[in-house]
Amino acid sequence: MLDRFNTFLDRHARVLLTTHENPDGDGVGASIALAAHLKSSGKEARIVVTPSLPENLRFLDSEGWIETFEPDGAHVDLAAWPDAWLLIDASEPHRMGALFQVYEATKADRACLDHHMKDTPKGFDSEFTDPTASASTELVYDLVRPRIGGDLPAVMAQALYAGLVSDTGNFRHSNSTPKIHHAAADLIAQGVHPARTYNALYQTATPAKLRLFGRAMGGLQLRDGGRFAYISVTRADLAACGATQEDLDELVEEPRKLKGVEVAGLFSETVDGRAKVSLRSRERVDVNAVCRQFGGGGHRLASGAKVAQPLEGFISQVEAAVLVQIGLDFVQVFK
Ligand SMILES: [Mn+2]
Repeated sequence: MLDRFNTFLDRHARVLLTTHENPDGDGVGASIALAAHLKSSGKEARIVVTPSLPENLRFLDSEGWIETFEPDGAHVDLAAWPDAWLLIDASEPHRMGALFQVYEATKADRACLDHHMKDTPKGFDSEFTDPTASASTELVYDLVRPRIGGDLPAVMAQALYAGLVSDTGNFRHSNSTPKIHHAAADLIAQGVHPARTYNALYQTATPAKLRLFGRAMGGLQLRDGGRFAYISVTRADLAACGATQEDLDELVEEPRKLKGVEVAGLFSETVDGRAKVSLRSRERVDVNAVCRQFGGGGHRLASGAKVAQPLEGFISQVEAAVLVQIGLDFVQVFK
């Protein structure tokens, strides 16, 4: 797959790199590392993100390469610029958010580079996907490392390492393979600082976020003898703490810390008043099967859904579905 991808890159001179909207450390890290590689190969590369580059990822952009999408400003003619448009860390064109309209208008060759479990991607001229990879940065690492004999550029090493950290939950999740650890070791040997990376990515809470966590944890709910634990946050809770939707990031990890919990849940209200759930499974329970019942999805161990209905009724529906799923998956384990 990577040989095909390399041939694809060889055929193009002006490559536009984009990732899913609300970019994460893996999408941004893979974009920056690939941009460094393309630029050093004599190509032009640009990175455009939407709606913005998250504050905690800014340290990765030490070269100032990342552009925030401005449809009516700097990017009015963006469709005409690239001869290749690459979507990184997603394999569904709509996931690029506001950039999708430009994507539809471009005459560039359009491709995706991704590691998510999906059917064959649609809406691309070429697709480069490997669901066995733990991160998009792993794919970029595998592409560039054999082609750069000695030292990696610092910006590239830092971006790759941050991406691996992001998508493995700081090397805690089940995708923390031996291969990922070897790559991380190589990047640390190249001068990447693990503690500084962790601090920059994660130790960034505001007082409002911590107050929100406290308020949410005060309402912790336990079901099925503690196998399902969840919290819920309304727009009024956010307002009372001076917190924003972004402050909900990682909050679902808190009930997951409970001993004996199988499924952790975070219910919240979106800005437009819809109800949202994020579910995390320890190991056995397929939360993707639950979220699909509500029009959502994700992975077996991490999934979510959004519906246009009041939060309270949604909570009881999801709760019932989770308890059924816990029962089903336990039966399978002990059969
Ligand atoms: Mn990823």
